[in-house]
Amino acid sequence: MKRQLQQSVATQLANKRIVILGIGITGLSCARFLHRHQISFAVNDSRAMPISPGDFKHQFADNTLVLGHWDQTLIAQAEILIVSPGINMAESVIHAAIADNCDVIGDVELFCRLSDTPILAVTGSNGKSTVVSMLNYVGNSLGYRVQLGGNIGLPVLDQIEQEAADFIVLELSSFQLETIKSMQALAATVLNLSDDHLDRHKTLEHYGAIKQSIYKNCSYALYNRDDKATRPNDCYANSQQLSFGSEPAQNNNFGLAEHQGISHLMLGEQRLCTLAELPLQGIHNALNYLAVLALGKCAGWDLKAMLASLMTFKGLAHRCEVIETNDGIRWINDSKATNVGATLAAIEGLAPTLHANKLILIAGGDGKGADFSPLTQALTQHVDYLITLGKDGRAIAALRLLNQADKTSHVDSLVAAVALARTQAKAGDMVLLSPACASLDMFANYVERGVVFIKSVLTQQEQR
Ligand code: UMA
Ligand code: ADP
Repeated sequence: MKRQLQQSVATQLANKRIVILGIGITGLSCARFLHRHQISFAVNDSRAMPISPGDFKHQFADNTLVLGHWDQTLIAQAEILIVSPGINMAESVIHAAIADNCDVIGDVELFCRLSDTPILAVTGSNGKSTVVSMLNYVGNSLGYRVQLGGNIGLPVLDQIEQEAADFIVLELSSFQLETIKSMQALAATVLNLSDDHLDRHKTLEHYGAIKQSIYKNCSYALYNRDDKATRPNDCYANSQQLSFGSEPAQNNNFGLAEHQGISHLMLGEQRLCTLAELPLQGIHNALNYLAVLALGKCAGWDLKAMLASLMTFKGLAHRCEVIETNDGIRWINDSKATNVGATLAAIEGLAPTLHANKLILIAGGDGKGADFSPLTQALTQHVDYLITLGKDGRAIAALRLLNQADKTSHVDSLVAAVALARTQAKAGDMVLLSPACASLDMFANYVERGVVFIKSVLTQQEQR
């Protein structure tokens, strides 16, 4: 395999003028990969100091590094431009500089050109990391050699030379899909679609079309029956289609159904297990389980063994994560809810567990151009007290101001939000951080936001 890889690299990349745009996680992995194969390249990053020039030289010897601006001449000379996902190619300076015959790709596209490991590809507005982590966990526990890569933070080119894998599970963002051309996934899915990244993609239609491109040339296309926008468009109708959804399913499709008043995961008419047996709760997680089972089935994995393995998978941090406290309040950290769809899923998934207790929601941050109005009904119906913060917090607060203004407050920091929530909550109540927004206006990322939340909760508890 290694020899084959070296030959492919040499054929496709040697003696080409290669420019990497961006030197974050992705750009660095591309640079490491090319350097390992003695292929020269240049790097251009528009920020002033994403890497120290000394460190770069130490790692990558004589390869060129240009920082602080987009170097239009360098970009214009590129025969292959490897673009990091966070860089918007529509940006006029970059767009105008790219030569007509330049091959514009991302790291995942390069991976697809060089590897023949069967791919299980997952995209969607929400649930990607949960689904790919479960798939990776299940596949490995069934004895397959499964690798995990992509948007989850594991760049694919770091894995290509590791021991041969039976499958690679890829989490793909819309940003990554924009530069993928030749992927032929064994199975691909769009889990769901709701407003996200509209600051870059402009319309939901455009964002949805990019997500749909995951189905191009896949063998099995898995879609969500609850969400029309995930159903493969006519231009992707060549693959075999299967589906999952929250209603009963037929034939080889996955669904949910009640039996003697108890909800079950189903494959067609076959009852697989009850929802209550599964560790992750909420309808959104039931759908995630179905997606995992369906993708695993496409890979030929045994259904019974997959179910047994799923029973022992613990949820990921910062996704509806319960914070252990002794004040009787249910503090929930859902910092990864960076869009409206995720917050809706959290409120609707957790509300049935409240009984007569109150729900206090902390939300707000950078809304990335989203329309918050789909939250209105959930806010009115289920949220007893709303605390907002951040750049777009007031836009969320505005959804309630007509009739619930006295139960809505805007604060300056997450620490203040926790303090206010504590004055509103009694034992049995729930305080949910589920921002419906990105964190970048106030924090380095959603992880830092989640950590600050957990620390504030624990500190204010110690102080009582
Ligand atoms: N840069 C510029 N100019 C710009 C923007 C960025 O020069 O206008 C440079 C930055 O200075 C930096 C580099 O580009 O040096 C960063 O590149 P990047 O933004 O593509 O980020 P990476 O560090 O390469 O991480 C990317 C993904 N980030 C984004 O898509 C924004 C990571 O997803 C992913 O884990 C990683 O590749 C490995 O595949 C993060 C993410 O936020 C978690 N994804 C979004 C999401 O999940 O909603 C899509
Ligand atoms: P992604 O990688 O797509 O951001 P994650 O698994 O990290 O997805 O979850 C992000 C947020 O979305 C969390 O708040 C989580 O509770 C919520 N979530 C998880 N699965 C779903 C789903 N199927 N539908 C809606 N929201 C979901």
